[in-house]
Amino acid sequence: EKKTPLLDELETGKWPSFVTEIKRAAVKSEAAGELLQVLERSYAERRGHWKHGGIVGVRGYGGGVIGRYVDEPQTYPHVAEFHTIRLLQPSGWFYNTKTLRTVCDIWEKHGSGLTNMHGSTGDIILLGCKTDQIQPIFDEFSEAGFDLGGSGSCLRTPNCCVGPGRCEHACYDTLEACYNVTNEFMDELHRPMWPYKSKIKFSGCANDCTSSIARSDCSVIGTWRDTLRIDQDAVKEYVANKFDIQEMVCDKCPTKCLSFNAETQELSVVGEDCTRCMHCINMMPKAIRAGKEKGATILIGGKSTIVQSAFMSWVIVPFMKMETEDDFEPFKDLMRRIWEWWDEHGKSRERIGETIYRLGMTKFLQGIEVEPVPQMVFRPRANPYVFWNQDDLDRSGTALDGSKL
Ligand code: SRM
Ligand code: SF4
Repeated sequence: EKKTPLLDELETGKWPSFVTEIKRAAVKSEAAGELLQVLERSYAERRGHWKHGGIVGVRGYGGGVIGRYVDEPQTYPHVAEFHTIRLLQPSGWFYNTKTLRTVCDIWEKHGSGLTNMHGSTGDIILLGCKTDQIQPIFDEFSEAGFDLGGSGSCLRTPNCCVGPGRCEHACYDTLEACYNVTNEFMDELHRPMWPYKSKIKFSGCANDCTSSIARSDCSVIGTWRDTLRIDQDAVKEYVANKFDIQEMVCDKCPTKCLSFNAETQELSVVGEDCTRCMHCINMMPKAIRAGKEKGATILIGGKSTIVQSAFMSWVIVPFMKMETEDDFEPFKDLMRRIWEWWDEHGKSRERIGETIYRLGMTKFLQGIEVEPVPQMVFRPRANPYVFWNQDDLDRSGTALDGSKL
């Protein structure tokens, strides 16, 4: 067994270590053993030893496998080809042990046995596949009910928060929405056809546990359009437990729409001023709940740093219902219009947010046939150059379908 003094340092903390896990895998897998050697050398030389080169994949698909080769195949023959396979994860990452064993058994038979559960986009990531094993492994996973995830200039694997599977804050069924939308756009997912990648993430509320606002071109964030529900008896319990409602909740409300009457011990809200940020609900979950008319806000343009720097997504549809399968249809139509516009106007390697940034929100909204509404304005309270006509103000608080927010 070869020594790995630098990697060993990464096992000394209190937390789990990927080095320990790769060492365990190395008992069975020569590829895992060589991976440790390549990594140790990279740490010593401060230089990576992996390279791209050549397109690898399965019949009929344009993505889902990322080609990865070591730069000295003669020194490290077992990781000479070390491709990554992305598999679509179940919504919310719910598995039973039988399914997990199936994944591991197929992967140990054909690959290195190393996984990354899960990649930060959401996929099941299988690390270290030889070129001649890609098709057989795909065939076996297909038989077992799995499919490849996204890579390249396509729709990347959509992802969602655990939503109603485990969380009381969910304003719509993120699991169902993610599953439904993923199935609808299989072609867009498997056949790269756009200027660059496109991501969708579903969060059940503004806590945004998928960080969709920063990590996805389209964020679908749960919200409600009526007013917060407050249980005054539960409010009194918080007071009895010495919780400072004024300081911890009212003073920190970004729109100052909450008032606490210390005498009557009642909490009240000015519904139309509430920006539905979740702060008060997070602080007093036993006393404050979202309204009853739930749905999602659709935002566009989040991304990482390449081309125009990092963007957070911004609102294009303040409220969309998301209760039934039929409610998903307007969202899917919207996505089709968005991608069509981007495909026509986007430059190579330009994310949708960057195309909008270059050409302007007005052109984008005209292109996708969405009416401007005040909620769309990027940081309205920070921009001194935004002026409203009375007509715009009169329309504020009105959803696209004409109903009151
Ligand atoms: Fe990523 C490129 C790995 C999630 C933004 N990313 C890459 C490349 C292709 C770069 C490379 O050649 O080394 C990596 C492929 C490694 C391989 O061999 O598999 C790579 N990205 C990953 C993964 C595997 C890291 C992980 O271990 O979790 C993640 C995908 C796993 C999965 O499918 O579940 C991964 N990448 C992300 C995310 C987070 C997310 O999706 O939520 C981002 C930020 C959000 C975004 O999309 O902007 C992200 N990756 C990038 C970028 C910058 C894109 C931009 O517009 O600025 C690149 C650069 C590029 O495409 O050339 C990139
Ligand atoms: Fe719960 Fe909201 Fe987080 Fe989803 S985003 S898990 S609904 S707190």
